[in-house]
Amino acid sequence: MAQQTQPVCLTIAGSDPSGGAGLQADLKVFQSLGAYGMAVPSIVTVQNTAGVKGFECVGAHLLGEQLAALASDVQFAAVKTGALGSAEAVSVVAAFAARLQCPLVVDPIASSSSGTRFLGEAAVRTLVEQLLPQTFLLTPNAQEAALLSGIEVTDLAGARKAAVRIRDYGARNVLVTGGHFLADGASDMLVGADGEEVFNGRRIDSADLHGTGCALSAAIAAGLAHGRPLSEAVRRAKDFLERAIKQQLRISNIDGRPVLNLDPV
Ligand code: PXL
Repeated sequence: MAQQTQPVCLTIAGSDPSGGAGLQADLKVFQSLGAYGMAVPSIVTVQNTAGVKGFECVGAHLLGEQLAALASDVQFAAVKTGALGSAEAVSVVAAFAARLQCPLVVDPIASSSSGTRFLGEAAVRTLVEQLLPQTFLLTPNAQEAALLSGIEVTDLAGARKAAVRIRDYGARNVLVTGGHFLADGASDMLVGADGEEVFNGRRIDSADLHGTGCALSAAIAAGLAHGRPLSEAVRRAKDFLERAIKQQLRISNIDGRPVLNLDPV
């Protein structure tokens, strides 16, 4: 029997049965980037490539039991969170995170790209109060950064201001991802313990893709799990995503959205 040599990455995220986002995308990214993936569902969506039809939250008790079973078993090299769904779930994840000895990447997913709201007001408050202080890297998009900071984010200057405010709430590093929200294209703004950095990416025409945020934060988590410094982990994750977007796949028979190609490079 071979000894496992890959670092273990855990995702706590929503299930997207169509495999384009959520924990299914995270697992593909971990695998492609040489990490051993584990996944605990926090919400279960009803979804195909055309969009989210609905979702239910996994109960906080069941969520906690799944996390405890894994924590008693393996040493995580990195953990990431995605759509958590409820204030109770955020609390359970925060208690779990308090005992972690590895980087925690939090993707504060507020809604699906097709518009379904995953985090209510109470859950956002709990995330700020309980989870941000445990967070090594927060990866909000512009809308989420605005929601968490109360600062409008339409350009890099706004992203910087919002990131500084969110760092005041306790997150060690904040990467505001540009995507199609910022006028500056696919530039991402990192404000962190080691200073600020702007990551310029080429804007690729991919307006209706989903799962890009999930895959980016999973790729960063995998890089951190391999011991890479944050800046390098972000740069490599952006390169991985650029390829995944460029080589997007059409798999739908009903005019659904294309999906990311998350194969190994
Ligand atoms: O892309 C955001 C996202 C995250 N997590 C799950 C999702 C989606 C978007 O649909 O379904 C489970």
